[in-house]
Amino acid sequence: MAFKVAWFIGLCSLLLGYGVNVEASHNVFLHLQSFQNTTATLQPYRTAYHFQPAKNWINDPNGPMIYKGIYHLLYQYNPNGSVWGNIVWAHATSTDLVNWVHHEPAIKPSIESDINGCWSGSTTILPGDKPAVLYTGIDPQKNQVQNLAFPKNLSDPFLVEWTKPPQNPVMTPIDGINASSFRDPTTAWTGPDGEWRVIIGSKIDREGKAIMYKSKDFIKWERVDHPLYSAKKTGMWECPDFFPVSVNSEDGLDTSATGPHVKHVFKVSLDDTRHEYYTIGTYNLKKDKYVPNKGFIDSDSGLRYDYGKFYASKTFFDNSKNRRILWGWINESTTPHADVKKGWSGVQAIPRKIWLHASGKQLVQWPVEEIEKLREKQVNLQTTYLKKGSVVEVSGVTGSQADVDVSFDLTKILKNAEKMDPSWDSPQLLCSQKGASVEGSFGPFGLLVLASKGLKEQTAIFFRVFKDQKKYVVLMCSDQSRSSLGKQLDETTYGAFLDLDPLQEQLSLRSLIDHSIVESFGGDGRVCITSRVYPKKAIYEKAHLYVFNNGTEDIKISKLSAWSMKKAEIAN
Ligand code: DQQ
Repeated sequence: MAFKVAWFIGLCSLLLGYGVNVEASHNVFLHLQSFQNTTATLQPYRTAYHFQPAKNWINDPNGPMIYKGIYHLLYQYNPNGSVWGNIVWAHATSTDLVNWVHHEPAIKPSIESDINGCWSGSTTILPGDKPAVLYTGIDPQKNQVQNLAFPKNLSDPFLVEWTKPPQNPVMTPIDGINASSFRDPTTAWTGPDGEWRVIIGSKIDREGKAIMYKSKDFIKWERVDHPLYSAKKTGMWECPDFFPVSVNSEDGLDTSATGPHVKHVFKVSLDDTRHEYYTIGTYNLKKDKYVPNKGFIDSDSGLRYDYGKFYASKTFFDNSKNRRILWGWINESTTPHADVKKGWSGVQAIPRKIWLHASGKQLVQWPVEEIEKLREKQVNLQTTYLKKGSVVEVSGVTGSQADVDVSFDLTKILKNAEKMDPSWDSPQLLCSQKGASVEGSFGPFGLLVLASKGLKEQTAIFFRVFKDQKKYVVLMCSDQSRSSLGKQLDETTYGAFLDLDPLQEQLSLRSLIDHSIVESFGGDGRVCITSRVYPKKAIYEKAHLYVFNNGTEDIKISKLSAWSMKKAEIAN
């Protein structure tokens, strides 16, 4: 079995004394898997409007769907403790993607082909509005196989009871498939012959593979002799996703849509780096193969949904609003010991609408509009110039629980931008070398969130603008190096280049701040960065929000609105 992220495991083992790493690439802490702690009283890191259950471990979002007007979020869950293990599909429903009601787990180990765990998978809506779930089961030999589950009662919009057909498992690792690298079926789609297709994440040596199966009836599946797509040196592909996007509209498309105005997106979660990447390309229907457009990179140094903490994501088509929605898991950066102490681990990101940018070169994401109903106590800043070294507090909002949207106007003033060095090809490295305090000309400028008075603690989300030979280059960063006075295990400064011409367009930044999560959307959603932080001082009412400019040139804020966010109702 693959041993992954060696330093992290080493660290955890050291901290815990022992950690057994057995299942395919999942850190297993046997002695903690069924250990529940009830002593944590102060919970400064629990979120107010992100999705999380009352306690215990969660990971990947599974099989999201809308059925009879009700949104369903299923997800990987350990009912017995706050580290990974005993995995079932927990289940919650909502009418608005904001407030949720938990139900009993929908899919639990109960048959031979899932007796050691019900791992990730997806929902497909079959003709006649019938949801069907394909998920990975772990069998008695610890092999990964694919199983089916159906709702028991289709007249119940909450779909609380699920049943497994006797044909399970419907796909097994034969014909050279690695039994410990065969998981996470996607939503299925139909091809021109009317047959269903689905892909399963896999690898052979270090080559990632999207193994494809076909079926006429959704029960009997046959392996297609070639993968839908594969890429060398990428390692195991977890949670693949494959879906169509419209080239001329922000509307989402049903997963089976094809045609002249359709491109396809192929996304994988890389087990080796715990990053996701995607490419945009063409689905060749004749060959049943995906072909990325020229120039797209097959690795996490290419395009990512999110350049921070965001993994095992999955989309679904919401036909009630004609949009495609993306869910992703935000994991902790703490030790299993700390997770046990606080009694929970993991949060789901705010669901995001996702579509193709007009340039066709990348995707755009934006928090679903429904989240705005939690906004209250709006604060606005009128046009302001931020001089070198200025830090201006945005007062009147609850800094630990806020939504802030700011636009910077550089369209007329960019003359003195610093030169871009051609060797600066890694945005993340550039962000960490320069941080939020090294002075540039245009930047760093942006937001300081979850900041303590005096700024000892702060998470900075900011931009720097450089001048290249012919164009300007915009760098967006999220700096966690000063996020906590306590021990913050992940102090990575995240970063990405934002494909935007600041002479033509204002530079916008929206951040959703929720106690220990900061989800930021730059350039109207062209770059997203999620940070997981654990402030010691800047908690509850001691968390402040500022705008800042540490560059030499004045920066014009053309618009700033901030809101306190109400708590979402997540009933247990
Ligand atoms: N998590 C699941 C797997 C998947 C991984 C197990 C991704 O099915 O590959 O909990 O986080």
